[in-house]
Amino acid sequence: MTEATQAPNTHSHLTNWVNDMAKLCAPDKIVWCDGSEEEKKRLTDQAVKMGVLIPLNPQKHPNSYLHRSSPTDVARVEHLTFICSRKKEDAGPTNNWMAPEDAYTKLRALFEGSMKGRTMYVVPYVMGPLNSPHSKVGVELTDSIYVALNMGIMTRMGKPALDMLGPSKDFNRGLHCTGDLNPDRRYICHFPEDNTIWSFGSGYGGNALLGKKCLALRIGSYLGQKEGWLAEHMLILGVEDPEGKTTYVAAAFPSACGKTNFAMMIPPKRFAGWKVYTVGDDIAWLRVGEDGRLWAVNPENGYFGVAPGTNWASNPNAMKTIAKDTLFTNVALTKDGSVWWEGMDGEVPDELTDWQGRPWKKGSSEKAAHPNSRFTAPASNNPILSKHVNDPQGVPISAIIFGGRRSNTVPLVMQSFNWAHGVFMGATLASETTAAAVGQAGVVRRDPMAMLPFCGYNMGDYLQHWLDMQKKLTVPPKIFQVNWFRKDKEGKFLWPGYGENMRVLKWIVDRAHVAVGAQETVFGWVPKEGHIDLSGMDIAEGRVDEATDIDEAEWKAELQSQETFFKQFGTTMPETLELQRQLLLSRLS
Ligand code: GTP
Ligand code: SPV
Ligand code: MN
Repeated sequence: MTEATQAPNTHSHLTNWVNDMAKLCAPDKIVWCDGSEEEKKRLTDQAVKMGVLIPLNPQKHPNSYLHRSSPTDVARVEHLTFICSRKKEDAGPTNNWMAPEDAYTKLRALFEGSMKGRTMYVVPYVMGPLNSPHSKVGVELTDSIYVALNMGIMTRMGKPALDMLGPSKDFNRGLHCTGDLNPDRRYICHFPEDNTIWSFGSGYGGNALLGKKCLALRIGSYLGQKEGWLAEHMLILGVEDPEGKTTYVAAAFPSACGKTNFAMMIPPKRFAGWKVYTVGDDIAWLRVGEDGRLWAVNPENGYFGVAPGTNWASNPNAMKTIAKDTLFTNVALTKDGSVWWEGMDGEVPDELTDWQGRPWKKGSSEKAAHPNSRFTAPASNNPILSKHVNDPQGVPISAIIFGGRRSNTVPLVMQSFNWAHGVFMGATLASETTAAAVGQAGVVRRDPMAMLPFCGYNMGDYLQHWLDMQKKLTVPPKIFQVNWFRKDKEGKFLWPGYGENMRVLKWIVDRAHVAVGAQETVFGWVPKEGHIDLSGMDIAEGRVDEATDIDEAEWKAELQSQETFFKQFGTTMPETLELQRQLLLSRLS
């Protein structure tokens, strides 16, 4: 028999649904999460007792823990992620689709009795600032204490969510069960028309923290199209100039392509007086304000960031953010109870315990930390957190940036000629795949707006929705494309990246305010000679030339691959974008 604790009696839509799902999954116990500090401590202690969390050295990492996941459950699984819209066309050619009734039937069989002997945590949460009309309430039912604790960091969780929901039945219904972690019985299913997510068989972030990619992006983008807004895989930052004027920028880069780093950037010495503030590092919800500008909120309340490569030189603000109250997943452990990963500062330790809990020796051919190992840390730890993160209306966006990981072809920075051309730049974004998703890394694929794995409806309709947004914008943000990842013939990055990206950001801000001229090319506007300030940067000038070079032969191949990509959308592909491609082709020849 199921034993329940602390069920509120004022939300009958919620309690009825929880009871139905409990009947299906048959947990021994139901725990309603209230989001209190006391509860966090209790669940953390319990997770330690269960061996789900390993306490780190409290002197070095106060209130922080290591979690090791199953070695077959370390990343998102795009091939097991489904959009279960009633009509297949509504999922579009780039999503896996299952008919809703088939998906419910298939997953119901998996969920049936799946929580026997386990606890079901009821996790109410808000995506977006509390009590903002733009925020969304979700409730995730999960048998994973690790998921419950992560949701407590990543969202506004517990009582505030129930208070905001009130008696309404308008909330996302998320059901998650760890199962036996067998990838053959793993499904991440979204039912946009029911505002429902069923996730079975994975405990990994993007598959299991249902507020993040599942609600805030896949269901969010679907709602955005219906309601006239955009849910995007974008960081949001504010950049303050020495006169004290702040400009807000949103940037879409695919998974593990630099959003967290860009959002937490420290400007180099040359930019004394310039400051960057983080609003968000992964997701932006964008709406047109009454003033005709585009306004952005970050629906999240924490960071689920990539650990490898994070260090005191590349991202000091991230290092400060993860100095306490942090859950580490699949990183390596040092002898003195500290964490380690590839790209950490200082000497590589002689001996470690690797991400799978095995002894590891310096010089080993295997990585000590998983390439997609991550930290979960509260936004409130970030020393450069924007004071506007909780503003219900968000921040006004002056520039949108699209960027991919490309060793060749795409130059350091370009500006679009206008909105439609900017949407074309976003629609033709391509990037080398990374460890954030299961599958081969380093393969170039087209990833419109960095949303290929996250668009909850037909991507052709999504691109049309982007074009349509312009009608409501009287002051549209300027649109740019960047590439931090261009390589030389030896395979070394040409551009130093990280804080030095401020030099490109400065040009973008100047262009957004029409404070500087630009050089026209057939592909877009690029900085004039000398307009990217390189002073005080230790780099041979030839390398910058190489990073900004545009090779027309490479671009012809690029345009062909765009055509193939566009064609798959058939009649849903906006003609405006195909026209943009053909115009570019004719300018080229
Ligand atoms: P998700 O959380 O997966 O959405 O990733 P993200 O876009 O936030 O990526 P993140 O900032 O965590 O960076 C991913 C990897 O790219 C890390 O290993 C970084 O060290 C590396 N990286 C970030 N910015 C730069 C850059 O400007 N240049 C180079 N060469 N590498 C970078
Ligand atoms: C990404 O893969 O883009 C992430 C991590 O931000 S996850 O939450 O797992 O999707
Ligand atoms: Mn992401």
